[in-house]
Amino acid sequence: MKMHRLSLKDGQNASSYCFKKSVLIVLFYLVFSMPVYSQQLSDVGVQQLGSGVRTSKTVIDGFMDKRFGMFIHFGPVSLRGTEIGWSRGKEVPTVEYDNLYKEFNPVLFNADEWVKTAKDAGMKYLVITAKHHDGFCLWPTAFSDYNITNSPFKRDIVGELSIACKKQGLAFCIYFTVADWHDPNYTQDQPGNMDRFVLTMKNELKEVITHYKPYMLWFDGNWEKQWKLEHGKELYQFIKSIDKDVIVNNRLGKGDHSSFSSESVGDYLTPEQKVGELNMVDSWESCITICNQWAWKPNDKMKTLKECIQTLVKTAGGNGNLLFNVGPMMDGRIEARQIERLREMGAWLTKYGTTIYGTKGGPYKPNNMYATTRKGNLIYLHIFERNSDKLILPALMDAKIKKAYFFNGEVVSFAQNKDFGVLINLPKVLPDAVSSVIVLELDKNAEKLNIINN
Ligand code: JFZ
Repeated sequence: MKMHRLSLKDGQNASSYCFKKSVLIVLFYLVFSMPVYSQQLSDVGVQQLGSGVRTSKTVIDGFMDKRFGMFIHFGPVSLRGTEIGWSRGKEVPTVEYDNLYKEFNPVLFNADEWVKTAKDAGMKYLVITAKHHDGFCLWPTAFSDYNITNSPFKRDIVGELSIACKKQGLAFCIYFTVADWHDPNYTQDQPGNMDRFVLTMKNELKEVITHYKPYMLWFDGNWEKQWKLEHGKELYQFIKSIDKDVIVNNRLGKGDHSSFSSESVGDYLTPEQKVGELNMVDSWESCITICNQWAWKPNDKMKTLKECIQTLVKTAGGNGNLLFNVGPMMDGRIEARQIERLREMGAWLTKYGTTIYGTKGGPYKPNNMYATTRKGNLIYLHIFERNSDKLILPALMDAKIKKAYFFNGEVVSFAQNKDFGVLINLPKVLPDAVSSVIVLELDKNAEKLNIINN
């Protein structure tokens, strides 16, 4: 079988069509909507784009209100239980890795079940690795033969998930790396042809955007030196010319994942395997695994419920989203113990969801004792540990607490003073073993308070 047959003709047609389309779009915005767009500019991450189209603040705000999503790393590598992409040519010899797709047959894959697992966990969006660094495509792309139709499974995993998400009300998103360690056009040790590679990427992106209408594209692989800032800028505008509302993470440009710089392209930050720093200006989403490996690993160490919930609460407390990862098994099912852990998170969220979704982080910076979120006149104080019979917080300089009560309504006694801060008396046993919530009712809008250093 010939791998990576590139449809240059289609590509050329697509790019001239897109060129015409982008000229029209640019004209349209120049004539009609410059004032609207300049009011809606979102983040510094797209400062590189000058006057180009960028995701509106309204769309990004809607994304940040979701707070919790499911990341899924899946592909033929699940047959070996090693890490996706990274184990190619290491734990699994390259030729063996590149032929795994011939045996890839996850017959128990059920998109509705994956999406239900995410929904029951309280997750509001889902991101599937449509294409990881190993280059295998989980959808029947016309632009590479190294795709799911040439596996015994044949079914369109990306398409089935997009339909299931739509049905169950989750936002469907696509992970798509800019690194492809399989495509001969991708420059690595051997000289490739990055222009041809970028053309393939554009064809594939246009295909997934038009077929599956993703809410967000989660790029990756931007640290590779053959990927240039110019590529990122070009692709951002290309994506926006197809659908101006698709959200794009910051791994399309260059530079650090956790902060914006002059090299960034993308709408939001992506700290990895750690909770991001509190940030009220730049949008961010931490991606963190439920076990240790991104792809499925037999007997991988799973996080406790307490770790899972506190990770989510600290993320919301820092004003970010949590993209929580599972790696389904080679037969297509998510491990039962992981489904159970996610269900427990969902049960916690059924009770405490109003303290997480649609809230803002702060005003206190999250730490190992507590984290706070806020909405309207309320601060939700999440307490992780009870080390003493009282909890002392720095003073709320510009506001007064009128009332304090546990989430179940039980009144909490407290004292406040500009010099000593806020003193909260804790009962002998906190009501919730993983994270107990005390509601602080203020005399003014908590969302307007400045961040308090603790
Ligand atoms: C990246 C991927 O490589 C990883 O497989 C996973 O998809 C994650 C969400 O994103 O993580 C990285 C990024 C950079 C390095 C390692 C893992 N690195 O530079 O060594």
